[in-house]
Formats: sequence, C-alpha cells, structure tokens
Amino acid sequence: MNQKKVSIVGVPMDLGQNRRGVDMGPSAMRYAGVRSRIEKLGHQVEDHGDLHIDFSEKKSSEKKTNLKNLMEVERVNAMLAEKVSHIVEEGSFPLVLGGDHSIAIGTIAGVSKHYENLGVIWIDAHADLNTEDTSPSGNIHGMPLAASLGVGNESLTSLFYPKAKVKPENVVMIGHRDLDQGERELVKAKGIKMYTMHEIDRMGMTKVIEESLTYLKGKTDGIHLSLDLDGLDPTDAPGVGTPVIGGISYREGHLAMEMLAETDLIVSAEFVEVNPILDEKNKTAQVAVALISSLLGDRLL
Ligand code: 6HN
Ligand code: MN
Ligand code: MN
Ligand code: MN
Repeated sequence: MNQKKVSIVGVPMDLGQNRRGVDMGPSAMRYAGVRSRIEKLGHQVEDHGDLHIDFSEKKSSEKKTNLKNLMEVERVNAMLAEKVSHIVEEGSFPLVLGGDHSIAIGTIAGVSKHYENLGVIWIDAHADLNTEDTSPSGNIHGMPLAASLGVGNESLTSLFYPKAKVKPENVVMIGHRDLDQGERELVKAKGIKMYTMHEIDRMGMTKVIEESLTYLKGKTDGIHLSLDLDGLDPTDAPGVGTPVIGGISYREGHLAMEMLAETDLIVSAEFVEVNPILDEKNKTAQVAVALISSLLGDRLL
C-alpha cells in the first residue's frame, strides 16, 4: 500500500446511547497501540487527540424531540465534521476512533463534502437506519446511516451542509442480524445493498467483499468505512454496548480489511462502539487495532 498521512481523531462520545463507558473507546484503542501499529506500516501519523464532549448536557435536550441528548450530539458532530473536512483538505486519511456510532454523522458529513459520490461500507450488527419516528430507543447511535442519507430529524440531516451526504445506491451494508421494522422498510424503499449474516454464511466473506467493491467501483469517487465493533461476534468483540450473537468472526473481519486495503479505494474510516467497561482485558480494542492495521496495509510478507 502507498504511504499515507493518517490523522487520528478520538471522539469520546457516549450520549448517543444508554451505556456508559464507550467514551473510553479512543483511550482503549490508543492503549492497544493504534499509533505505533500504523507507524510500523510506514505511514506518517498525526494524533489530533480527543474532541471535547460536555457530559453535563446529557439530562434533557431543549429541542422538543424524543432524540436523546440531541443538542450535544449535534454540536460534537458539527465539530467533528469540521475537523474531518480539514484533514481531507490536507490530503490526510481521517481515522476516527469512537465513541458510539452517532459520530458517523459528523465523520461522513466531513468527508462527503469533498466527494461528489462518496461510497460507504457499513459493517454492523444493526442497520442504524432509524429516525425519531421509527426508533425503539430514542438513541441517536441507531440513526447515523439514516441521517447521512438525508432521512430523519433536520438537525442531523442538515448537519455541516444542508444536503443528503450519501446516495442510497452508494451504500453497502455488511454483517446485519438485528433490524427494527422501520429499518427494514427503509432498506427496501431505498433499495440499499445489504449483505446480512445470512449472505456471509452462504457466500463467504471473500465473495461479499468482491461483490461490494464491484458494486461501488465506477460510481463512487472514494469509499468511507464505518465499522461498528458489534458487527463482529461477541466472542471476538465482547466490549460493546449492544452485542448480538452470530456475528462476523475475527478472521472474516481481518480478511475483509485486507481485501479493502488491496483496492486503495478507502479514503477514510471510523471504528466505533468499543466499550472498555464491558470488555475483557481490552480485547475489543485490540481487535479494533488489528483491523485498523490490516485496513492500512499490514501483511505478513
Ligand atoms: N449501534 N436498533 C437499535 C436502536 O436503538 O435503534 C439498536 C441500535 C444500535 C446502534 O450499535 O450503533
Ligand atoms: Mn451496532
Ligand atoms: Mn452501529
Ligand atoms: Mn492476514
């Protein structure tokens, strides 16, 4: 893989969901050696540190909505979008460490500003396609993909700039096994390409990634990877707030990252939902760092 400039941004966000501890995700991945692993690959790394989150705002938002902590989630995502956009402008690769998945709204907003047709590969147990009307929880981490497609509350859909950030035909979803009814309907209505665990079981990860890249190649001018660690099986990634059995194995995840690295189409990535309080000896953060390393070109030989 070509040498890159890689810019790390930590987002210790835990207001997009109910379980405390995911705010420590960026520290856990730093502790697991994310920077040195990337530097060993020959890339030049700059760590921008963590964005500031105002945890005191978590009580209730002043805007009348059932979206939990909307104001602070919105504020942090706007800051993140600005930061990520700046990193792209500098010609560096944004690597965002979460934090809960609500931060994908900001990452994608920042990257998509620079791409006419940004592709998104969304690896997750969940679809994150809820809106305030369909959400069973009011948790914004269940909504970032919908928001990026321009569906849902306007504070989220028009963040950073007032337009949908990605087109449904430029999205591929992988690893799903827990969908809410409204999410199923949105996947069908928008015709979004989705490889659930069923397809991974039947086709194997190799074919899933090959097909995904063929699908996105040509019509996209760059691909963002949004990887929720709960996409992996809880035996390999136990430190997540919403685990679902029957997920992607570490080996399959590792293979997927290596195949994405080979294409050189990935322009940005985020690794989210690592929760050290729920983890076993930082295992999930170590898995995340191993996947990051593979995505950025790590090979044995
Ligand atoms: N995640 N679909 C559920 C909800 O509350 O909307 C779970 C979402 C989980 C989101 O893991 O990023
Ligand atoms: Mn998830
Ligand atoms: Mn998610
Ligand atoms: Mn390997």
